[in-house]
Amino acid sequence: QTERLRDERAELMEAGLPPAQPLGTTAVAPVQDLCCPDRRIHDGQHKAALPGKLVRSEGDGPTGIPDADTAYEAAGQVFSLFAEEYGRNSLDGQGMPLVATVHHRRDYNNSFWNGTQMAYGTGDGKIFRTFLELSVIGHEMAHGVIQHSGGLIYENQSGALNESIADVFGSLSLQRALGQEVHQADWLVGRGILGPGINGAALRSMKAPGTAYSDDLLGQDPQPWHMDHFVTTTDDNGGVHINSGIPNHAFYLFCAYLGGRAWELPGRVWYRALQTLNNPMASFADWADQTMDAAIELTGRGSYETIMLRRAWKLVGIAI
Ligand code: ASN
Ligand code: ZN
Repeated sequence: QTERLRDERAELMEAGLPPAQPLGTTAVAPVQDLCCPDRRIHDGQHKAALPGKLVRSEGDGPTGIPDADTAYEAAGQVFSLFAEEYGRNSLDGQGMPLVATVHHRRDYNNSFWNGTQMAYGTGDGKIFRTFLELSVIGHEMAHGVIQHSGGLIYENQSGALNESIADVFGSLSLQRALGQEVHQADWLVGRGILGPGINGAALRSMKAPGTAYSDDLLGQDPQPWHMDHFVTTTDDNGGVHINSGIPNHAFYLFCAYLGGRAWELPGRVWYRALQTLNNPMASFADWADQTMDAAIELTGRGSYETIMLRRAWKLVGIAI
């Protein structure tokens, strides 16, 4: 044993030491380029198992499976929003692959982030016709960003904030891809995904929460836009998809006051607030404070933007 070690040492001595590294050029593990997503799209083949069959990897050409190709292109748009506008390298900030499954289960009326990947049902063709729409895809991917930014517990107010922030970056993904300014955008999440028998334009409206649909089967869109109409319920993890209307509308109002491109200053404020929050149990008021701190850092105390942000929160019933 010692003989073998002695031989190894002799071999190393003979080979010589590696050349000294000049200062400042110390070799480090290569950092994955911020430019480039690493997309991996799977076909769930209508089964429940995840991730399913890999059908398109980064750099591959189209598959001819429309849902898989939409998932691939949209994941690129969302990656580009976070990378180019906010300097974030993928969902975890470390270049993690963007894993998605289309055709998840049969007639499945939902899409989700499961902690490591996105999954999209096809809908049953009655209530939902698809989930492969950019604001929905951005919403699911934003759940990944939120998880890797300290997280927001998925119940009650912190859960509704989690939902709202997912809607914000979902909508911003779409607005940016379409090149739409605040007053050109429709501020709908999931436009066109409802089935032919459903009376509604979208899943949610940030401009007018509570008006996205009104239907015999689904009922009236339950979202409030003001704290006076905050819904106390044990359904839906304490109404996380309901009360998200309140912070959604505050974001919309902030953007509407400023005009221009919502993914720029307003998006940067929301992104910075998420990165600095450090409170997974945050209430709406905590979050409003955090957005104000972020706006002050980005635009200065007493700026027009901070005044409009305070006004937006006040209009939805949150004083900061
Ligand atoms: N599509 C839903 C969402 O992303 C799934 C869920 O209820 N978590 O919010
Ligand atoms: Zn969600």
